[in-house]
Amino acid sequence: EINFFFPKQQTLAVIKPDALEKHKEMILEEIHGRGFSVTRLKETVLSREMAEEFYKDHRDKPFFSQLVEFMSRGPCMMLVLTKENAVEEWRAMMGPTDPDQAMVTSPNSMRARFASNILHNSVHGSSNEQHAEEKICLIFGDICTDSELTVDGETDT
Ligand code: RTP
Repeated sequence: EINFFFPKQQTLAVIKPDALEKHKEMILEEIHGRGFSVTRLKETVLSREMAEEFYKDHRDKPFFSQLVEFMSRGPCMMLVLTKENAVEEWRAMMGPTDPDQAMVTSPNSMRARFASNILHNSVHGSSNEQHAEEKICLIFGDICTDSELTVDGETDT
């Protein structure tokens, strides 16, 4: 099936430290099952500084220090997912931030099934294309060039 409406898009998905050990295989299976191409993948422990940079938009939130602590406490799996409408589709698969809400509105979502609470919520996904590009650069610095990031036709920034 050819999709004429959405150009290929990249998003950054992260399997957070709380989910990596128990749910990695299941999450990867579902990502592939939904037709995403995993174009980059690495497992890494974020330094405190990298976690702060990654979530810098939240630095004034009351949960920021807990969030940084959590994200740097063990290995994360970082994935670049490529597909038409990847940003929105991966966000939909993740479900709402709070698993209590996810269990009501989207019981099949990752967070409904794998998250323990609003902080330890199993997965991350970029919220828009600009964030995706920025975070892919931060995590996979070596592909941080215009030509590579626009390889799927996203040149309209
Ligand atoms: P993410 O950025 O990780 O994909 O998650 P999100 O958009 O659904 O949620 P966001 O509001 O951007 O929050 C980022 C992450 O901070 C933690 N959080 N803790 N304790 C709390 O009230 C709280 N709220 C958010 C979660 O790990 C959330 O994913």
